[in-house]
Amino acid sequence: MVVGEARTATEKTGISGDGTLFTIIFTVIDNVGEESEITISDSFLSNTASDIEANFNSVSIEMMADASQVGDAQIEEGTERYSLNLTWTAPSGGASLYRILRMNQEGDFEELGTATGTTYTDNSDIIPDVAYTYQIITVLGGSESTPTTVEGSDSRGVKGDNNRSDRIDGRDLDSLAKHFGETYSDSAYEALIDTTYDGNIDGSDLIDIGINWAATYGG
Ligand SMILES: [Ca+2]
Ligand SMILES: [Ca+2]
Repeated sequence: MVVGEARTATEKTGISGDGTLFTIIFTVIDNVGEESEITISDSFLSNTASDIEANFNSVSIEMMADASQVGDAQIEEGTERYSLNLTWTAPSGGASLYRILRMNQEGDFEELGTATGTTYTDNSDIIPDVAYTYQIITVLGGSESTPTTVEGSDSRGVKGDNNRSDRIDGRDLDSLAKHFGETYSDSAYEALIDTTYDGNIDGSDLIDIGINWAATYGG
């Protein structure tokens, strides 16, 4: 861009004659019709010896489109046992990435991780027959969508089998006894023993063992 016959927009001050040369404002309309303004302003240092060159710094344009919710969120058992696989479709406005959150034992959503594609596998301490609630949030630039909620469970195992041996026996009772009374905030809390997924290792988890005593899975 060449500007001829430029005059300072602001009154010259002092003896240097430095000042603002001009300001350019671009209005950018993104793919969903939202407008963003980009303002470029450049000052110059006076130079009595020759023409003045205005050197703009590089300008990056960030679209301010709002992130939209994902579509068709589904959940199914993962390929491996003790895993759940989430899938969804990308919103038409696109996504930089997706945040995946799971409701924890205290009812709060905690981020498990992020995905750049439209699938996520959760294999973090999945307990058979616990209904897990997930949120998928689209992130686009600095914008986040309303969460999309999806719920699912893994049926491959026996509830109360807190050592994943595929059999409910004294060993499960043993591990329960060792951690009895611990709560979610305790550092020694073992998620797999809290088979009721309520943040307390207590009599309710003992009931899971009692109900399924001597039960086996598979083989
Ligand atoms: Ca067991
Ligand atoms: Ca419990």
